[in-house]
Amino acid sequence: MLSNDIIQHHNEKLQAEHQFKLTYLTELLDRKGIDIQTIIDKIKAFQVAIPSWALGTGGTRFGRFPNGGEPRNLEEKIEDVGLIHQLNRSSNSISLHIPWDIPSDANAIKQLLKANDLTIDSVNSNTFQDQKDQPYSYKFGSLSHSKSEVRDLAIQHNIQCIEYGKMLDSKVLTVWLADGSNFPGQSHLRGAYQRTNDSLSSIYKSMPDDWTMLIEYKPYEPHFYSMVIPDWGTSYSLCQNIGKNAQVLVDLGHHLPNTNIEQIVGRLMHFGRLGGFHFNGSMYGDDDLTTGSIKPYQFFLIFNELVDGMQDPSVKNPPLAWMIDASHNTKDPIEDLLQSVNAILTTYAKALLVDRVALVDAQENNDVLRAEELLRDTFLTDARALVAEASRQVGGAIDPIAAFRSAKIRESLVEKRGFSVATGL
Ligand code: LRH
Ligand code: MN
Repeated sequence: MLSNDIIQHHNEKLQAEHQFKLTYLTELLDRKGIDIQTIIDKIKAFQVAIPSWALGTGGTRFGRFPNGGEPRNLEEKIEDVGLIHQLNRSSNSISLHIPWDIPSDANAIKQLLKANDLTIDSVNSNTFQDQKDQPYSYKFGSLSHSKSEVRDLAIQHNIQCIEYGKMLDSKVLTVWLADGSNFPGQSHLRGAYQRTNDSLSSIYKSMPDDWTMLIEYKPYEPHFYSMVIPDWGTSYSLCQNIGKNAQVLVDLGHHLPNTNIEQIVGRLMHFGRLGGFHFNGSMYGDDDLTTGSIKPYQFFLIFNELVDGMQDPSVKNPPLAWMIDASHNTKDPIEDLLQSVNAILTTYAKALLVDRVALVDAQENNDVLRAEELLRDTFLTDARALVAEASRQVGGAIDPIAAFRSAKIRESLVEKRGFSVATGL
């Protein structure tokens, strides 16, 4: 944990500049009839879960270049997320990945979580890698495998993930399947779907009634001809078949180029089956880059759909799971996560500033340019001071990354942990 006076001292140094920006924004929004504190309170309530598997330096098949001080176990991963939350007061939970994060002592882990003001949001199953001494391989699939003994093994793994989740007070199981094929004819495409549907149903039946199953889709990788759950429609159909507590998980990087993701988000909310997000940035595919770093306007349009749905009483969609899923190949993992959370909160803040009455009026009257300009004007509004103020008001840093750097935290982590490499991708 960071001593609080470090954050206090940091905020004192930045206060004058911050107040100047905040005063301007307060005036600007006041003229639009927007009360700035209402927006700030909504930002405070918006918490983003940090992935346990992204606290180390990520890599690709071509290489991985760790820069040291990475968490060596679940306890140190919780400490790092605790640090992130202390700095931005907007990251109060951690997503776990099993078996990378099997708790050695669940009670000790729960105490450590409490000490760091954290909870576990979701447990992610992993049937995309074979574990040592595993009786059957997932090379040709897991929940969709042609052999029932392999499907049963994968079903048992997911049920075991639910048990670990229960130990740590989580209520969400996230299922992403690498299952698919690389060549035409290799897999019976309808059969693979039905076997997956039946396997997920078995897992769902083992889930407590107050749990949620998030089903994540992905169009390709690690298979390059077909994936059993390639798109939102497949995930949505499985959710409908399996049960009311099954929801679609939208990983922003899991879309083919030029996909209108904001329309998918709007559709799933309309159907009441949008479960949550894996936020990241992507240029081409599942690049897992910093959130909002490549297509900030599309990211804004996604939040515009989200806020529109969240403010519409006729939309019956469950509370959403806000999670990051990224891989930091060239940036410091903690700095990258702080940058991602800031981009998510800033974009959410902008979407809250959209004049929805004027927008609907322009849409109803087919005033195309006015409708577009209402969104563009809000997107071009610098809302960062709102996020900084939300953090400051609850004891966080005005500029979490600057505070992380000026406190030389990475240096002290390298000193303490050496050139350790974290589990993860
Ligand atoms: C698959 C994925 C999935 C995780 C993994 C770490 O690409 O997005 O969410 O299990 O990354
Ligand atoms: Mn993901």
